[in-house]
Amino acid sequence: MFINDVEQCQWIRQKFETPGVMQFSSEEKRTLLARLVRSMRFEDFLARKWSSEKRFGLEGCEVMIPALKTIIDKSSEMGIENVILGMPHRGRLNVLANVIRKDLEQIFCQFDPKLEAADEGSGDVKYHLGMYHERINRVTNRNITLSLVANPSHLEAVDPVVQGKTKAEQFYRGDAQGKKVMSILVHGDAAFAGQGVVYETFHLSDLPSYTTNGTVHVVVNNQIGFTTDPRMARSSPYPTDVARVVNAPIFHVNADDPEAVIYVCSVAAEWRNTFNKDVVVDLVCYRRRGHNEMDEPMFTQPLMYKQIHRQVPVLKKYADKLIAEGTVTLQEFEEEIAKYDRICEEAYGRSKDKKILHIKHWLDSPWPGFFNVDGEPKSMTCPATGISEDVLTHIGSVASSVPLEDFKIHTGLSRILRGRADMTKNQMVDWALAEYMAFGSLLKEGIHVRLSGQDVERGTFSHRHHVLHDQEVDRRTCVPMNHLWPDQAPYTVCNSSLSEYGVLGFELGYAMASPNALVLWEAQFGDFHNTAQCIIDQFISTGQAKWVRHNGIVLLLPHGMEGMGPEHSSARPERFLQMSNDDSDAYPVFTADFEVSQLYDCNWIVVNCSTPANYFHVLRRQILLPFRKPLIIFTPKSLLRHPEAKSNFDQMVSGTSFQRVIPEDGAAARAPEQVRRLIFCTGKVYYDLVKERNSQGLEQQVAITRLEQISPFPFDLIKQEAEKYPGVELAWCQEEHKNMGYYDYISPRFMTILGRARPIWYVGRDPAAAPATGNRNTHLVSLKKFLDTAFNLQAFEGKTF
Ligand SMILES: Cc1ncc(C[n+]2csc(CCOP(=O)(O)OP(=O)(O)O)c2C)c(N)n1
Ligand SMILES: [Mg+2]
Repeated sequence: MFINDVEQCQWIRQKFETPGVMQFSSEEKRTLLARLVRSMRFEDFLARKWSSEKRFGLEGCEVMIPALKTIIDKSSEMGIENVILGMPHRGRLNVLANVIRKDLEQIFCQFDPKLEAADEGSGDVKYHLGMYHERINRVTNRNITLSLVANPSHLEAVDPVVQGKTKAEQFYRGDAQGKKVMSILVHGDAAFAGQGVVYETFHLSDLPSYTTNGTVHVVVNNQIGFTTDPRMARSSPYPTDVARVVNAPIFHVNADDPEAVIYVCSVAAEWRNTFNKDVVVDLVCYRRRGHNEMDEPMFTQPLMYKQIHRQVPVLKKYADKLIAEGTVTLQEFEEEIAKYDRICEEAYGRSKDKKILHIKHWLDSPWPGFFNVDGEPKSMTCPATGISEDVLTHIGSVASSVPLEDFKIHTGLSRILRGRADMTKNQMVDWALAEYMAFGSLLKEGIHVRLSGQDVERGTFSHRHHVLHDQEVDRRTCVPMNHLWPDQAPYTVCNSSLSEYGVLGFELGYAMASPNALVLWEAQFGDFHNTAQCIIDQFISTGQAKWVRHNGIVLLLPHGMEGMGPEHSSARPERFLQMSNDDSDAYPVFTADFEVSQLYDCNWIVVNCSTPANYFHVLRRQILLPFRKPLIIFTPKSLLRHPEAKSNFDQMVSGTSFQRVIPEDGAAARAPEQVRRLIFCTGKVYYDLVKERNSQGLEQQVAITRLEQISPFPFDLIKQEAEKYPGVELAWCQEEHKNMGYYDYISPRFMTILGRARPIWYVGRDPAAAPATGNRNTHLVSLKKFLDTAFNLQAFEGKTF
């Protein structure tokens, strides 16, 4: 990296070029030796006890343990109280044991295949689990909280998650400069060079609402360090290429020289705490065994591994050095080894008495006070989400004003604000105002709200305008949402970098830190979420099942077929629904708490609201629920300005709540016996259907009912709706193509409700490869075609199902 700051260059020069800077007391050397003993003997112990188990040992880079401990000691000395770590497989168990200091017996339990899992969910392998531990740092005698964030196999995916959690912890502690909370990210050399999310994460470090004020990165670089023949070096492009893209200095150090390693690590920690910037420590080492312990590296790298096998382990080399110079005696060294081996043996003995495995002991972010002592929700009720008319009016008035004096906004914006004032006066809301009301009311209740994504401040569709810009003073801005009440919680709205994977991971991590915040990520258009698919698959959909941890992140995904082309149309509802875990075939028992227990059991909630009021309620419900689930919302584009897509205060005041289903309430509902067809739909197509029904004058014959919460499927309400119109033909109408959208999800669930006695006919676009056409005319023709079918009461006559 090119550093263009003279002060920083001088600082580095002084740290590395001053003669004799690397001086260690014998106490420090003995500590280093003891740490190397633990690092090496831990791996040896696992290898002896479980010779055929994968553990992704650290052999060849044992120095990583003293390296991480040095960074933590040094940071603790400079005032850091909370360190959040993210790391891949290599040496992870060793870090848990010797850096975080998780009870050894709990680690050893993970190797016992007979233990029964005590927690719900499917669990995860031992080298993915997270951890949280508060303890005294022995070197500084200060309290320190260490957590290791659970992660999937997908290398580097955890990086932005760690950063988001770190940012949130800093935010809640008012630690704007990162003086109390910091993160450390450990990387493999190949993953560091190859995975784009590494770069996305580094890039976030320079953005005000995303910076963690510097992170210390440690690379376990076991590819380029050692080779007998340059043609056989599986060297990745690292470090040269990555050095160009990461905006941080990289300190390379030989992992076989432990004193140099800990010196470099302490300099790195100091750099971070001095300049609040990222820094990379490159531990150049080798890997003594194969990728895992079952792997034979000689198959593919025979010469290199012959050479590696001749290498004297770093512990032996360092012990010999200290014995030769008289810092320790051979006997002391051997006693140190015997002492640690005994600790391992004793823990092993205790681990054999355990019968049950608790994944709950492996939580990286406990939420004190949120659950009861058994880790269960404090209640199982779905709270009412309506609020008083006064609060609605107050938020509406702030949303249509400029709270700062002498602040000149754009005339186009003045028009928008006047529109909001008129709506408030008339007790109406559109989408943007409903969102304002949801956020504002939660802020009033002490809930921090954070909205992040590309262009979210203004809104991709120029409808939100949460940040006002003075037209005459450069960079002068105002966020009216932060001027609602003097004692409100803070609102953060931030335009992200042009990243989905990194930013969604970041927000997920942010949401992890506390249950008392509404954290939302908005995609520019819903389909862009697929570049963050790894975060969705590996963390959001499955996180609770794997790591027993809840997360209430909200994804806002603009969705709708509007003739805008194959991209920008579909947020791919079918993919989220396919990953929803509610059983399509099990006829549910409709207990009194069916609605809330269904939410508790699901892996995430998927909604498509057709009214601003329902959007308002679902956002509030998200926080008022006594547990946390990810919430996926397909949000509108054209409906943002649709004259019919408005709600009245009546639908938002106290006593009202989120409607999972909005039943037909017009002429058809008043005389169900005259109805010939009941159409179920979700989202924007409802407005197309109503318009077409009006134009055909079929209000008495066709009922239209909206499914607002798609998953978990409201079996109870759908059953009620179907029973209200006995014997009527049922249809599902969607604007998405048949192999997309909702049909494959709703269809078996309808069959369950209907006892497979009646069909639910499909009305919508034909199957297709692309989610939408690029031709506007084709779009309109296909729309007309399926709307014709929806209201052709003979369309399904004589058809079998
Ligand atoms: C995104 C992703 N792609 C592929 C893999 C499969 N994989 C597991 S470990 C590994 C090699 C990692 O090399 P490196 O980052 O240098 O770490 P090391 O094992 O050498 O410590 C690969 C390719 C993975 N886990 N994640
Ligand atoms: Mg490697």
